[in-house]
Amino acid sequence: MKAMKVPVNMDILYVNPASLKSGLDPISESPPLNLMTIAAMVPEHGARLFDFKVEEYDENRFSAELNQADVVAITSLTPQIHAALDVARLAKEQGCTTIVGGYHATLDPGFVMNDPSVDYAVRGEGEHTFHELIDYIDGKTQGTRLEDIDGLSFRHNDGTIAHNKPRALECDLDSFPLPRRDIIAGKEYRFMGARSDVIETSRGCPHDCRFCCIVKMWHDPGQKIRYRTKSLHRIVQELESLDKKKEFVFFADDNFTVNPNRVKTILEGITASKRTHKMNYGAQSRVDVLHDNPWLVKLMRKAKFRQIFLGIESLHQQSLDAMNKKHTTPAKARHVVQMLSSEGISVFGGMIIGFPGETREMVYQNIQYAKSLQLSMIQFTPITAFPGTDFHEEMEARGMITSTDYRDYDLFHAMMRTEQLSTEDLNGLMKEAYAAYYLDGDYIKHEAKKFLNPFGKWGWLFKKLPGVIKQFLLGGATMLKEQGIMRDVISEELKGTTLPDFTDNQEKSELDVDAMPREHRVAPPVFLEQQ
Ligand code: B12
Ligand code: SF4
Repeated sequence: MKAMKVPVNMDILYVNPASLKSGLDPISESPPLNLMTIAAMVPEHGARLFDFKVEEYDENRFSAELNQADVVAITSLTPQIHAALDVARLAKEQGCTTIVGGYHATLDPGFVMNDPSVDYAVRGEGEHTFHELIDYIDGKTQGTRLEDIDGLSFRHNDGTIAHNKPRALECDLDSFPLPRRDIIAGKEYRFMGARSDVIETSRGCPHDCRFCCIVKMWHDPGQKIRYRTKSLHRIVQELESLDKKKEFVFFADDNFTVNPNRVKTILEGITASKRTHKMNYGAQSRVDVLHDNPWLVKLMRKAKFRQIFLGIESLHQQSLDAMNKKHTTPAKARHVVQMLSSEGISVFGGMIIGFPGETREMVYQNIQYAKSLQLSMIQFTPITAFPGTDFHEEMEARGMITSTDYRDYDLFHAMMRTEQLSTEDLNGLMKEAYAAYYLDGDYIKHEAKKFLNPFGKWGWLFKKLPGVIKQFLLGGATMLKEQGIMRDVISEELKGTTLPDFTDNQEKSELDVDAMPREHRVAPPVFLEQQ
């Protein structure tokens, strides 16, 4: 084992830990924007990336990578945390300083710091904290104490763990340097077979869906800033910095269409640009916003947006209301899916299995509803309470959490139960849902209709067929098989479930006070929007 190093110009190895056993990984690879973003804050130091998602793991090679490194900076979502800690342990054996940041370090820093291989955890927005910490490690900032670095968790010499006060959010997102894309050079990321990249135009979300951890992630200790945007100038700069060969660019914004007028400017900018108009795009939006602003869908089409992710969640209004999504109604969702599909934009829908209050029969109705929408892709998610959220606290207090193993928090396995459904019920229903959606023949029929019309608005997809077959269909099929999802898990009860009528509700939805979390109703949250 090497002695701990005290370097001046350091070599930093950035690590995106191992892929999950289940999840989106087989069908969707996207460069780690978080690591590119923090690496840009310390350009004077060497930067290398090891991305377990796209690189073959070889013990000797990885060990050699760690051996060269002074600092190892690891990102981690909740379900990846055990893989992240494995990396920290290997790095520690080689005498490296280890830093873990990202969602899990923010939501459960105590768990991360409890592992002796982790020297530091960076909570919340990473840029400034990482910069100050690296300056501290390389001795640049004489006199700075670890206690002075907001957003940092560290271990005192006596082994006790300190969690410094939270880091205030940066008001001006434009002030951060452009992400360091040189660290992904030579690595191939693909989405549906297309070379993919990712950019971010805003951070945070003004809504507060009950199951979502975004609000806890982008939480400002003082001002309650909830949502920040980059300027159009900056967005164009970022788009133009992408490798010309990229074919699909995903907007990583939590909620891309919070402000339709801002999005209009971005879409028109993309359509007018010769350089970026060659790419295809995807983003996450909301049913209510697209329902109330159908013109946005046309602009998306023009700007070559090919896929929109929508949280459809449930057929049952009682669940949508309880989720804090009362402006989403099943009728609006159906209308928006039809609008997008008629413009040749594929819809990736998210549906929750077993929201508290939903019985088995209601879940079966949800599955039939999802099938009736003919979505091009769907992600069924067992109701999941991420640590650090109010929802988790509430479920814990009610004795509903059945697994504390974070590997189960991968949105494929149930980690809780509800009054109506056990953990085993939820796991079984997940399998049924996927089998009924993808394997019963209807899916292939409605997708083939879209694919096989090369002259319609889906012509773009026809051209991408080989990649789609290889990554999405074959990758997806392997994933389903590995999870034991087969046609024979579909029950007679599900087959016999009919869809109840849901009437059209064309009411106008606005971002109103009721849609806000309770604590923000008195003092409205701050939205920082750049022109
Ligand atoms: C793009 C995206 C993906 C992409 C790529 C993910 C990736 N690993 O890069 C794809 C589509 C593949 C994906 C898949 C999944 N995702 Co995802 N994804 C996102 C999304 C939309 C954007 C992430 C992003 O790039 N943000 C922008 C960057 C700049 O922000 P950031 O990552 O938070 O990084 C900042 C800080 O966290 C911190 N930081 C982060 N890492 C580090 C490391 C160090 C050392 C330091 C110092 C700081 C630091 O500094 C950064 C700058 O401030 C988020 C929602 C969101 N908008 O954040 C969900 C989200 C991260 N995904 C989520 C989940 C659950 C998943 C899946 C498990 C879903 C599934 N079942 O398949 C898989 C897991 C795949 C995997 N193995 O990584 C959850 C995570 C919840 C949690 N508690 O962990 C989120 C929050 C969505 C949600 N609302 O629930 N995802
Ligand atoms: S709209 Fe999306 S990002 Fe915003 S709180 Fe709801 S689920 Fe989270």
